[in-house]
Amino acid sequence: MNALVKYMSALDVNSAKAEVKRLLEQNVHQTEVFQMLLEGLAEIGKKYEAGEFYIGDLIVAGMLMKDILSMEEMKSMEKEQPKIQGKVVIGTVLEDIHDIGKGIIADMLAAIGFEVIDLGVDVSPERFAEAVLEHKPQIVGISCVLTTAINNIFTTIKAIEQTGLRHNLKIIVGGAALDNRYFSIKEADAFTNDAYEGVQICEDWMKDMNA
Ligand code: B12
Repeated sequence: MNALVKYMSALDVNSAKAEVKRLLEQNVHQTEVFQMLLEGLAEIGKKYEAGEFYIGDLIVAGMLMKDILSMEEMKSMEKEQPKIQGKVVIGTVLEDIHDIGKGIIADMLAAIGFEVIDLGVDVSPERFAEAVLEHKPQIVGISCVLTTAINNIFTTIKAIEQTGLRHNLKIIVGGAALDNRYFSIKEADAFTNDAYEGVQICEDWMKDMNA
């Protein structure tokens, strides 16, 4: 197992941060480091499932991931990109409080020039609908990590439809709960559990809308 994955899965905060610094200094690309961090989280998830780790460990894992993503060394690698005009309303669905992945895509969209309105976690369908009416975004992003919260994606999309503005915007759904091997969300315009792909889709939509 690679050193960073090992430190992450052992929740060894100091060694994990030192290893991230070392890898970036050696010009390992940020996306590769990011993949290792995700692998580390997957290992933590396995330990949790096996009863080796408890909820407290998941909390530490979440804090560790956020801590690393906010390191100057991780941020300074964001490249200057042409600004895109567009507004995105994003949030994690009702009954789900996971926000690391949502935070990543929100930061990535902001970095390429989107105005991002982040509604936070455990966001009710009504709150999404209110935000659509208030901000009139071109894109709505819905994050869902818990499989038990998947139904709330559909109620959220229904609530957005009831604003009468559905035809004016695109809906992208993301998060670990979504796996296109098992199902699709026809009510959304796109879904992915990969933030990079998500950003690409949003960029393409904006190009089409501005064409
Ligand atoms: C950290 C963590 C927590 C932290 C969350 C901290 C936080 N601030 O987010 C805390 C401790 C709060 C937590 C709580 C719980 N958790 Co938890 N948690 C995790 C853990 C370890 C990592 C999740 C994570 O952040 N992954 C990394 C991010 C980057 O991945 P991601 O969210 O998928 O995001 C990526 C993409 O999906 C995409 N993306 C995400 N959102 C969006 C949105 C859009 C629009 C787009 C385009 C893309 C996109 O971009 C990201 C980068 O590519 C996972 C294990 C795992 N390996 O996933 C369990 C896990 C998700 N949790 C789990 C469970 C069961 C729980 C609890 C129910 C435990 C409990 N008994 O209380 C509670 C749920 C509370 C609730 N109501 O939500 C299960 C879920 C099982 C399932 N089938 O749904 C997992 C899989 C662990 C396990 N193996 O059992 N958890």
